[in-house]
Amino acid sequence: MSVVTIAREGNIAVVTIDNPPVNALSQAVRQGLVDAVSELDGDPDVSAVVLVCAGRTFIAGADVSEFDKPPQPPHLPDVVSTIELAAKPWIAAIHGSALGGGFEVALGCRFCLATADASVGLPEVTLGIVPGAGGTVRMVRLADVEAVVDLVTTGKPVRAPRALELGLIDRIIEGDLRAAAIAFARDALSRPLPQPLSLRPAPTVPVAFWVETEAAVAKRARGEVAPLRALACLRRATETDFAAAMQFERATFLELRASEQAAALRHVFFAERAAPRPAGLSGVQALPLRNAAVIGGGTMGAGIAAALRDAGLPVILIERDDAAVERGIANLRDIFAGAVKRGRLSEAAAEARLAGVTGSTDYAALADTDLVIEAVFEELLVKRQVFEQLGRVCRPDAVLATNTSYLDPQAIAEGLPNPGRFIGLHFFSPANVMRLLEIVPTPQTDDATLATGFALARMLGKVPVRAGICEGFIGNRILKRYRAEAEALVGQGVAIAAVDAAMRGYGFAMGPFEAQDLGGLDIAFLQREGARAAGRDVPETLGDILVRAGRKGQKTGGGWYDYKPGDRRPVPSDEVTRLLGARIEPGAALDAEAIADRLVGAMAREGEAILAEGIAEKAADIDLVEIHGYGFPRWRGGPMFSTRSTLT
Ligand code: T1G
Repeated sequence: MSVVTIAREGNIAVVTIDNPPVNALSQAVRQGLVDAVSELDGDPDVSAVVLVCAGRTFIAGADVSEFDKPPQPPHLPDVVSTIELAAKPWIAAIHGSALGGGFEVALGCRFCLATADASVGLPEVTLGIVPGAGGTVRMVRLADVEAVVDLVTTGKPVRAPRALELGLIDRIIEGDLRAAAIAFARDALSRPLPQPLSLRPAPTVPVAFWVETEAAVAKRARGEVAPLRALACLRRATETDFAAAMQFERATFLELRASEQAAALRHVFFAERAAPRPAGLSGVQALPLRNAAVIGGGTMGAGIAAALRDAGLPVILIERDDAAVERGIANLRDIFAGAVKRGRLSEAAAEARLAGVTGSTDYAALADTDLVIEAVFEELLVKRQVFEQLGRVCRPDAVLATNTSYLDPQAIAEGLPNPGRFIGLHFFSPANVMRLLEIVPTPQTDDATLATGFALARMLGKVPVRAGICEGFIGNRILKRYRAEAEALVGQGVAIAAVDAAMRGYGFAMGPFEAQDLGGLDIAFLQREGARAAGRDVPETLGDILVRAGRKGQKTGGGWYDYKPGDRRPVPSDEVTRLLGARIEPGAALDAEAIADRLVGAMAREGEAILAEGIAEKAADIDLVEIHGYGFPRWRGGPMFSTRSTLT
């Protein structure tokens, strides 16, 4: 069955692409389109052509899975030009998403129609590349350059109403898209056709605009190359003729396509798509998720409840007394108010979110709840008491989950009737924002419960990663190793600020010491003290010395750095040098690259141990944990990917 077919509706031909799952522009699709142009140009009965796609979306771009192979003809720029300069006008009829090469094909058509819920965009920079089929060159000839710069250098698609506002599409279609496009085509033939974009002049843009924008894009990119290269393509498109600009864009595309950053971002792209559907659970039916409850309305509990509400689930919030219930509801109100302030929610939507939360102190309210997530204080006894009550009141098939980040889930579930329904669901703060969800089954957890954990992740738009049971699961275990290695560098005489600067240079938003000052040094300290009290031999760390001296981070005006009152900028501290002096033995000076290699190497080695112990199923899972839970720069691909050729 050909992936490109042609039907005729009177004098209008309808070309349909049917290449599941997302009509990517594989070689066969590209060839099919070129063949369609020559066939229809040669058909005297055809006056115009409507391009539609079967399935859930218009063309989602070039076939990313082809990127590791040499490009095959017909090359996409030629396909787009062939459509653009066809003897009969082509009209793109978009539903779902028209992204990357998909929108470039649409830009090659004389007209662009879309359903109201469709989205269009050029997300190539999210794959470490730039548009490679005229996206930068044609788009500046169609819409406001500032808006185009934002779209192309961020890679963020826009919905049809905004695309219409920007002039990127010609009309929004309600109802039957195919029929409306055919009618539109007939009508368009009665008027002069707009000029193909390649024949339109480029806008003149002041040099100052490019200089300013380059600085802003560079700041945001933090070492990522593609956004700046995309900007250079846009500038070239306004400063040279069409052919020269196309050549520049294509050369940039081919160069970046073969780059390490693009390989890393493709790795993450496919890992993210594989994560919600683990192979081991195919065919396992998840349990129904119609409602949920959260035990504990603190920062984590409220964040989890907000995430559940964002997915449309009614939520019961349980707390130990009325005052605590009030505080929990207030935390939720703040979360939704914050979303309104950031323009993510309307006032009405925020109210509706909150209205869907019922606060209670009565566990009996959970008698018919499908899923309960416990998020109370990180103490075994407290958590056990919660599950004792849940074991008494919940349905035997209700999924019972703990949000513990350090305790052994098996110990929490001890004595729970029907332990097959118990699972660890480790969210990251803020739980309604952070995309990572560590799913931690116990040996008793049954497949239906595990599948329900993954189904919940899909429902919440989270990136789920299955983790085995060990201290800190995957993420916090690697964090512990990362911090220990950072401290070892300080012990070797490397300046605290130099370590942080090296990791910011590597692409992190913050270095390990700045991040600890923000979160508080006392969290990890209390864990170590807990382990020491339990009789485990835990050596005194540099961080412990600081906490014992009252330095817990920003909240005490000082941790690894000093902070002026009301100022969050870290200041290197003489007090810290004095406190840690005895533990520092100056060693070889290390430059930023060596520091980053050392720390990322340590993370990857811990990752290797985690894989060897079966705590993680595959290296890509560890990369997803680090990227979506710990701020590892996405364009590096994660610690396992970025060290795949160096780790010995
Ligand atoms: N190529 C190959 N496979 C793709 C693909 C693509 N472009 N997009 C999606 N898939 C696969 C994906 O791996 C998954 O497979 C299945 O489709 C469903 O995807 C020259 C060079 C369109 C919004 O960056 O953003 O064009 O896991 O789970 O949530 O300038 O997919 O089922 O086996 O994501 O409904 C630019 C990427 C390419 C868009 C649908 N395009 N795709 O989301 O489904 S570069 C993109 C998406 C380019 C030109 C350049 C989303 C989606 P599997 P899914 P979804």
